[in-house]
Amino acid sequence: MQVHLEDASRPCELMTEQIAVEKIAMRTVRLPLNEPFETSFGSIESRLIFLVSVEADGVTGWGEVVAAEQPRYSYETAGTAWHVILDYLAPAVLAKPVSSLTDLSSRFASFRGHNMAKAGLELAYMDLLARATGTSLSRLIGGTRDRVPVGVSLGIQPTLERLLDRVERYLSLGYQRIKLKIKPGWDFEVVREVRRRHPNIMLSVDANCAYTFADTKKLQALNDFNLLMIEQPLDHDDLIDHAKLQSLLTTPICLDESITTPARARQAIEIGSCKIINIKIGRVGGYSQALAIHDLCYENSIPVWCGGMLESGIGRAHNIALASLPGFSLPGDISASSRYFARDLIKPEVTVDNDGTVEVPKAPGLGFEVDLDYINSRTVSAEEVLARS
Ligand code: OSB
Ligand code: MG
Repeated sequence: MQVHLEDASRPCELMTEQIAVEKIAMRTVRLPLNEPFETSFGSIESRLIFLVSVEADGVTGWGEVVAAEQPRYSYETAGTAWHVILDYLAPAVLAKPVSSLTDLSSRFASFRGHNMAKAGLELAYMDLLARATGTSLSRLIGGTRDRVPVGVSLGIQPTLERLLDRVERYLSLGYQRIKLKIKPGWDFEVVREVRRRHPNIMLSVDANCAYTFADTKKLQALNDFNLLMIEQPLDHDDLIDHAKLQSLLTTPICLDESITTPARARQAIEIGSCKIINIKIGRVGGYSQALAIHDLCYENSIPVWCGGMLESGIGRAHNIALASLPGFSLPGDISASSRYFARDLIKPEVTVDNDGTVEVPKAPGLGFEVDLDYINSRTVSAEEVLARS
């Protein structure tokens, strides 16, 4: 390799490796959750983890497709992503050697949408590229942090007492920011009580689209609680009502669901739909798009943070790498493996220090060992696509 990594702020953009992917493997793995996770769009008790790996020259790279089983957070599901990877994306990857992340993402560009499916393959490719070049993922994409600050996302609970207990628990573990899922009927009083007990913590709320512009007064009532942000109050693809709402709120709006492409991020910034953006690699279609949104926000002084999708350790490790970029100035939804799972798919598990940070690995690739025995023991379905030789 001719490139000196020390010279490159984002080495992956200068690499010229030709990677001839020989095999793409997809599988789903069911992991029980420690406790149900409830949002304004529903509750789940286990997570169907969708793993995708790519192999070349004896090296395997791992990615995760974060689509859920039901089309609620987004229209994608594990089923649609399986179909789209198998029938469209995998053939595009296997057709000829991949020369760069840009090459890979340009092969996906003519397929509309299906960002989580695309992201799964971009993650696997980047892990492979990182391993093949002996680089950590963070280094490969231009990460600048050794540790990343993290917060926890707390689902809607059966009772307020239970929520207050969870808030205490995660604060005592060091998490730097508490995010409360809200919906009509589980909002004002809940936030007021958490804020009353914890006047100085970093506190935010996430509505997952549960309100409309007609609820402006209700949302204005949250102004008094000094929230760090209110995440995605309105419709999943709206920018315009969010801009109107933002002009009527003192609480910063953070967009999650609405930001699906770099162009949407630019438009949101231009018309003032939000003051903060949550970047999820899956929602935006992979590293290529996540890096573009990061750079755009950095240039426009819009803080970003890394969102989560109840990932296994594999997706979580990619999130840690992403969150090491300079623009990720707010705590991410990157919790310890043990916050969701009794046992994770990687070794060691992700842990959160009592200062509320997670270490960014320096070892090549993801920086964690993939626990194939455990993955095999929990696999629900598997399928491989081979390059024609
Ligand atoms: O809106 O951020 C969200 C989980 C699933 C779907 C959407 C969201 C979430 C979370 C969990 O808030 C974040 C995490 O992985 O810890
Ligand atoms: Mg969200």
